[in-house]
Amino acid sequence: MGARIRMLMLVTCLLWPAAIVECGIRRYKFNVVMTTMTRLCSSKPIVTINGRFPGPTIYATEDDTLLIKVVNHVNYNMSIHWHGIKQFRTGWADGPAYITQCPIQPRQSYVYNFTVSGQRGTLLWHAHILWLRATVHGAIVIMPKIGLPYPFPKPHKEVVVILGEWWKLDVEAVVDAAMESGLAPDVSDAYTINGHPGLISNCLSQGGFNLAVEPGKTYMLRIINAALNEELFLKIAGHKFTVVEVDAVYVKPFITDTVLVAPGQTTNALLTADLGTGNYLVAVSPFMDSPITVDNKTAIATLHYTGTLASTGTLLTIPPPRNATPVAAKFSDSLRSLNSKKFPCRVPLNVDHSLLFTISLGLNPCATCRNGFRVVADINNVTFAMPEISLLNSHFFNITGVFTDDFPGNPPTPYNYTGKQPVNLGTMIGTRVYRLGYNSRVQVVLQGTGMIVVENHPIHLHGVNFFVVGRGLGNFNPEEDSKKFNLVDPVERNTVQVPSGGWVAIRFTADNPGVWFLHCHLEVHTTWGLKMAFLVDNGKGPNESVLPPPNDLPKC
Ligand SMILES: *[C@@H]1O[C@H](CO)[C@@H](O)[C@H](O)[C@H]1NC(C)=O
Ligand SMILES: *[C@@H]1O[C@H](CO)[C@@H](O)[C@H](O)[C@H]1NC(C)=O
Ligand SMILES: *[C@@H]1O[C@H](CO)[C@@H](O)[C@H](O)[C@H]1NC(C)=O
Ligand SMILES: *[C@@H]1O[C@H](CO)[C@@H](O)[C@H](O)[C@H]1NC(C)=O
Ligand SMILES: *[C@@H]1O[C@H](CO)[C@@H](O)[C@H](O)[C@H]1NC(C)=O
Ligand SMILES: *[C@@H]1O[C@H](CO)[C@@H](O)[C@H](O)[C@H]1NC(C)=O
Ligand SMILES: *[C@@H]1O[C@H](CO)[C@@H](O)[C@H](O)[C@H]1NC(C)=O
Ligand SMILES: [Cu+2]
Repeated sequence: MGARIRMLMLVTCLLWPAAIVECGIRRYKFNVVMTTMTRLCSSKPIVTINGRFPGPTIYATEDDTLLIKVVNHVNYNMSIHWHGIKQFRTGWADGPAYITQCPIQPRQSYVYNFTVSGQRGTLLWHAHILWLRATVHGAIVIMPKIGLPYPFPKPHKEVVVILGEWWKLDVEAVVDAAMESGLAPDVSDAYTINGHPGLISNCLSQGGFNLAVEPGKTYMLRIINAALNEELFLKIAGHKFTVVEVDAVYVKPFITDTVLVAPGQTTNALLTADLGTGNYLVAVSPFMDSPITVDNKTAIATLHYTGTLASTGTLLTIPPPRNATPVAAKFSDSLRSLNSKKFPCRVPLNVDHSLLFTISLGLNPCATCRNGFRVVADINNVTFAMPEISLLNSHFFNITGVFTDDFPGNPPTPYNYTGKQPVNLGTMIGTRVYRLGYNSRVQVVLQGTGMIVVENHPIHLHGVNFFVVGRGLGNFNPEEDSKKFNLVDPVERNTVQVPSGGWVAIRFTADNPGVWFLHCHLEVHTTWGLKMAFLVDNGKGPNESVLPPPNDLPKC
């Protein structure tokens, strides 16, 4: 690094108010507390960070170290996941309870200590235990390092737009009731835009979220889906978006009137306020092309041009129907890596492990359940059983009996996955991981099935990003479909939708040692067991092994 750039960085971080004390280190304190939000038209307290819903935004510049002290003042166990942060060698700071850490118990605290490198853009943080992420979530904004500007014109302003999902009842009571009955939990009562539920019955929106714009200026919306169980469409009447980044990776810009974000995904979209005046409806509605019950409400907000008279009406827009598969497919197919000289696309051209994972629901016997069975979910017919100590702990300290490394790389009994289903809907239960050598190149075809019902599943991988090299309907055909893979500019991300009754193929390089969770980001499916983990062995080099755990790592 040149002396001038170093000097510039020093000056910049001295001027940066949040980091006056130590350059390159940013400290945050997260107090986990119970809070009553009158905005939600409910006197029921919710779990929040620092009394805020959505929670505070974490800002970082690429290469910063974050030290986030989480102090648990509530009676729930807590853990926080920095969704999409690669956590190179620092799996102890990743957050999923019982995968990389034991929970932070009531009255305990833990400092998440990690460095953000090799990525820039928008991500999110959220609770990764129980269903607490319903109200415990917020944005992560990573600014590019100095001297590396955005590959698009700098917007006039940047606005975080967090989409959420809200239950009138205590969300933990909703999931507890479902676990007891063995059936699906109640759907939510509303979607939220930056914490406002919009116009739902018995709840006047208390204003709703208002996006104020100046005529002629361009805004970058950092859109985050923090909902638990629904993919969401976002539309703004009369305006189009230019999508420039997803999951903190730049994409080739493309124009669309509808943005689709699955839970766990983020999208940066430019919006030019080129209509001069007026009020325009912002509509957020679910995408679910499967015959199951959803919360089919539309959350609304307003885009307001400054100077517009208060009496001016609002131009409306019609959101896509909930089963608008073509709208969703068009959005997904438009995503391409930027693949420029500065931001190359490093998709593995060859693979060492070629895996096929079926993504299914199932039914297991349950004597105490309402109908004598429990709805479960699985990958390759394995319903994941949560261990009692974390997998990473067990791996690092060679504690046996916690997991086995025999997760099947292929379906144990192949069948016509999207055709006629086996009559036996039962699954195996186990805490099994798939082991990968350091730096091995991996392809996983995530194959949806029709077990019980076909459904779209957003699958999230921790610890590394992957490239989405192909997707299609029906059963994956290795000979035909691999020929059509995009190995030039596939989109790079951390969460991808497996289409209803179809498949998606991803590739990644296992260059981060540790234990990395792979799971459906619909919380209902994760709860049912749609999860597994990859164990990536240490490499031989000095910087290729998991670092030792911090002293304050919570114990079980
Ligand atoms: C954070 O972790 C690094 C190692 O990755 C260590 O050197 C540093 O002391 C830690 N900081 C704190 C405050 O624990
Ligand atoms: C939403 O679902 C409810 C219950 O299933 C149904 O009565 C209502 O018509 C639906 N509304 C829309 C807009 O689809
Ligand atoms: C765990 O086992 C590995 C391989 O045998 C060894 O290298 C490592 O030092 C052991 N770790 C601990 C914490 O005992
Ligand atoms: C699988 O099922 C589909 C849909 O029923 C059918 O069209 C297809 O021929 C079946 N494939 C095989 C190999 O049986
Ligand atoms: C899944 O495992 C269960 C329990 O072993 C078995 O009964 C069932 O046939 C398996 N299903 C498939 C599709 O492999
Ligand atoms: C290991 O990492 C340290 C700190 O990032 C770096 O200074 C050193 O050069 C690296 N060593 C190797 C062999 O890559
Ligand atoms: C919190 O986590 C600890 C450690 O796993 C566990 O023993 C305890 O039962 C949990 N408490 C609650 C309230 O779930
Ligand atoms: Cu799912």
